[in-house]
Amino acid sequence: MHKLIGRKIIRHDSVTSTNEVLKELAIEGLEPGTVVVSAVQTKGHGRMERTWESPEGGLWLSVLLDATSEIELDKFGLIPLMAGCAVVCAISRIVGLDARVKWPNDVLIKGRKVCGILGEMMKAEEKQLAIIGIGLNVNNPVQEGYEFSQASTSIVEEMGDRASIEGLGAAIIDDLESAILSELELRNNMLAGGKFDDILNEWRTRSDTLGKRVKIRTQTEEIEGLARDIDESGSLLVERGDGRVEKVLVGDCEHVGE
Ligand code: BT5
Repeated sequence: MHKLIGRKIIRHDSVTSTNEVLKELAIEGLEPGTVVVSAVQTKGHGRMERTWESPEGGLWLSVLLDATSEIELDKFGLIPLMAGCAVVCAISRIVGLDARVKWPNDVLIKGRKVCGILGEMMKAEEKQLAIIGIGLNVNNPVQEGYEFSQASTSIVEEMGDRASIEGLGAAIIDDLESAILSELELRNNMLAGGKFDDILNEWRTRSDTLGKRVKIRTQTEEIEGLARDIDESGSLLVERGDGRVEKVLVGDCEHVGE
């Protein structure tokens, strides 16, 4: 049973974007923990208004959290991190695939992007709210590579022959959805209980980014170096060739080597 997250689930066949629908509903007042799921998104988006392809067969959902009571504002950067860990655990539990988190907001299987996460903040009636959007490729077609992105994959593609049993795709989506919501509930409770170190440590152990050479693009610069660690705000610590360590809170990350 979900105590908070998924107590109310609003389902649609098609919407523009589950994040946008949830934002509109939240302005009118909506219980934290409410989830919006849609079979298709016609205007799914990633960060910086990039397009997120969301045809039928994938899992496209958004969750509303009350950021005033549940998290401290400066811990907002931890939300995509904990959501990534929730997705990794759900994938392992339901289909037994080994997924990893990539800084800041992706989940990869064998280096390919299977899931993207979009954390957004909003205010409604003086309340600070957080919205977590999760897009997981399950049984939808994916392009070999999307513009500005690394190679992508889907759960069914990674399952190979195991997935060819008829009907498996639809059942997997339901099971993944409920596993993701219960894993999120666990981690949201950790956040609410101030267990920030536990969230950071879990992310570190599930990370595909730490220890790799990375190229980071921020609004203003490009930084290349070794991904050393994350700090308590969720920023990535990148060590440049000259030993200087840069702290990056927002940016795109490319893995360029071991
Ligand atoms: C993300 O952005 O990865 C966050 C994606 C969040 C999507 C969910 S779905 C439910 C909710 N409602 C929404 O409207 N959004 C959320 P970013 O890191 O900016 O990556 C976006 C890039 O990923 C695009 O520019 C493409 O290159 C690539 N891309 C687009 N669709 C993809 C897909 N289905 N699978 C893998 N990569 C994709």
